[in-house]
Amino acid sequence: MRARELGRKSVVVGDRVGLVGDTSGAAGALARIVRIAERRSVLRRTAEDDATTAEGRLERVVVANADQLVIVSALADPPPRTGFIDRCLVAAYDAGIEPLLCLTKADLAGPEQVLGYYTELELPYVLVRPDSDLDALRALLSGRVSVMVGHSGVGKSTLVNRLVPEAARAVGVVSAIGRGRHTSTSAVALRLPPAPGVDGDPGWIIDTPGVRSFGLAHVSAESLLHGFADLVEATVDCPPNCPHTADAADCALDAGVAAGKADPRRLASYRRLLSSRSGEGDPRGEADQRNPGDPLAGS
Ligand SMILES: Nc1nc2c(ncn2[C@@H]2O[C@H](COP(=O)(O)OP(=O)(O)OP(=O)(O)O)[C@@H](O)[C@H]2O)c(=O)[nH]1
Ligand SMILES: [Mg+2]
Repeated sequence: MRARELGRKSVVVGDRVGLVGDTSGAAGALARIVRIAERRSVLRRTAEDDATTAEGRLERVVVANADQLVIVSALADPPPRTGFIDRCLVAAYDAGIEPLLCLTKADLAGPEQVLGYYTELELPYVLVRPDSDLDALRALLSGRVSVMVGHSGVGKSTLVNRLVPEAARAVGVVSAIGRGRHTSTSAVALRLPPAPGVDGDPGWIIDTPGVRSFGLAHVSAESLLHGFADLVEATVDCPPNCPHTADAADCALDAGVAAGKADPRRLASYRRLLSSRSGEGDPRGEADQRNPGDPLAGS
């Protein structure tokens, strides 16, 4: 039980708490959470991007104290969305959490397109298929608290069940239109079992419910750029306080792209985020209507 003075939404998955009462765990035992330790990291998302509306500002803490954000994206069914991955990278940077890209359903499609988009970032990644061995992933998870985020139906719970066989997380089906059905409804932290060849603490994995979007209203426009480390170099020639938007006079990003210093798709993604934060775009654009030429770009 939570002590009443802590408030309704005060404790989130990943929190380290102080307990008083009967901590035996026996049937009928009752203990109270009386204190929440200072958080090492806080992963947040907002319902929408727009900080000028009440709905946009509605902020949720996804988890506390995570060290690693495992961005789970299926290579097909549902198709990958680099716009969504880009948002997660911004959120990870903002929270001080290291990102890891986990590409599932590698038995259904190849990773070339997605990985090609991130070549400049040197983003760590793992590929998962139903029969793949998970040693590389286990090594990356060991000793840390990792939280998985991704759209519904990408295979988060399937993966958790493979990593933690006794987890018994319910697994859903993907509908004909390529969307999951929001099978998982709450976040759960699970202790990873000891793995052969991995010494020490195997770490923790947190499974979360699928999200439709990852709103970033809580991230300042300046901080958005940190999620796009491959664009930073091209901004050194920008005028002071350059907003980097498409209509900004003398923004050096356009010249940087023209000179081959940055990928035009990455610049387009960054600018989509900038404009959706100012309330111009549709942050939940699924197959992004403004990008008919790039089927992966949606968020
Ligand atoms: N072909 C293939 N199917 C997979 C793979 N991983 C998961 N699936 C299937 O994808 C469907 C959805 O998997 P879940 O694990 O429920 O997805 P989830 O990300 O937990 O979804 P939510 O809880 O709704 O967020 C299930 O039918 C799985 O069997 C994979 O690597 N290859
Ligand atoms: Mg699930």
